[in-house]
Amino acid sequence: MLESLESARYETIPNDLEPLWMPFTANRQFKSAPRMLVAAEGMHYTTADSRQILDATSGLWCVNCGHARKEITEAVSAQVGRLEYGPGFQMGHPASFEFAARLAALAPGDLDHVFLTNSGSESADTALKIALAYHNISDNASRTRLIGREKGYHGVGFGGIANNRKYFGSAFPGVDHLPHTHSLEHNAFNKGQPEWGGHLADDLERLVALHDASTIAAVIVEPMAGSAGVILPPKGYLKRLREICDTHGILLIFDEVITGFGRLGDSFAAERFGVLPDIMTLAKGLTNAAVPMGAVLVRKHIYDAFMNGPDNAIELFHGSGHPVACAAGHAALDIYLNEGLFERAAELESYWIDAAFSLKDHAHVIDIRAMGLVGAVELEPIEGKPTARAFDAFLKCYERGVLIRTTGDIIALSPPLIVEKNQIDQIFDTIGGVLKEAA
Ligand code: PXG
Repeated sequence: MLESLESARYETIPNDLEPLWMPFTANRQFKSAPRMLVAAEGMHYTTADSRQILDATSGLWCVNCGHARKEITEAVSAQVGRLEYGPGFQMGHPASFEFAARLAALAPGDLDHVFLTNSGSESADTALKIALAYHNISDNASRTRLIGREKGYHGVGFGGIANNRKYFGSAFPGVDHLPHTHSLEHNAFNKGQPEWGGHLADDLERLVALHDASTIAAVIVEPMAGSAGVILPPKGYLKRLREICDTHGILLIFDEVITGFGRLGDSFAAERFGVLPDIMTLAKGLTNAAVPMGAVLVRKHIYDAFMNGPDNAIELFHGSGHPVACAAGHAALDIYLNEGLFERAAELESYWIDAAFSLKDHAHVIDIRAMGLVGAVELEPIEGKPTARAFDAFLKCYERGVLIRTTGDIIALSPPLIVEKNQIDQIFDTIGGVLKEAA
């Protein structure tokens, strides 16, 4: 009896969908034809009507080890039984220290101190707060301006996105933005990093001239813009940003919430592109999304700057590091390293890129971008109905057993790093079939 009640709660479509205000979803559209996921394993989701759906999105850029990994399940349940929570105020627990040490060892350069949070959004906000506080305690209190980049996404907090700016824009004074680097005119169907666009980093010099370096605290960018539709950094772009930040004493923050943990065929984008930020944000793949957690890695000089006051002063009134999330993080890291998943993404890269480019000649495909195990197929919007073409493809792929993600009229793909070649074929064959039919 209890068991059937349990399964009814978790495995069937509820009678009343109304009370839940769904996140990131067109509520009325969804509730009229719900797509309900009830289980997952490996590369697949199971739907409420018992269909298997191949996951070409790693959930939402996060389940990089594949679903329901036994090692993570066991580590999480053991930790819930051992220590389900410990206060972060003036207390610690071993798993967080060891996890920080492992992350610091994995991260490039002297990104060797780790601040734990509960999400990617919180990591972005924390990184920006740390940047502001760092300048404040370094006798540079006039450095309060934050520079982002158009089309950037740093979560639901004050990192913001276009929709956040539209509704809550006046809550973020003193920010400015670099131009985005997406150009169909110059870079369409370019394989790998775009040749054109490195010079767009020079716009930071313009912002420095406009606002003066003494007012600018930090620049935050995603090394590869994810939710904007997989916009790869043009050659030389990130290196140039680094140089300009160095010249003017501006901190460079890489938001690696999506690129972290193997997505680009290396541990982090900073490694793949050979550019070291001052601060790096992580989340998603950090725990394989089994338990939400984020992290902010900072270089040694930043941490050291905070350790100068009285010994009994709390340096940063902020943060987390939930024991159960740390257990998930340890287990995910074990899987990444034991199974060589970052290397696997690198090995599969050329197969992945070729498979993506097999869609090049389909009607309405106006660009393809791919690297590591991430890719995008950009579709020509239907006149007067932006997003409709891609959303239709999303629904049809779902009907045919493949979960893709669409953003605007861009299909964004980021399968778990355990994906097999025949599954890569299935992903692109399914999308190709749907595009052909819709043409
Ligand atoms: N930074 C980046 C680069 C992200 O992509 C966040 C921060 C915020 O992370 P949390 O854990 O607070 O969600 C993100 C989140 C999409 C999509 O459709 C992407 C995200 C979230 C929801 C939807 O691409 N990324």
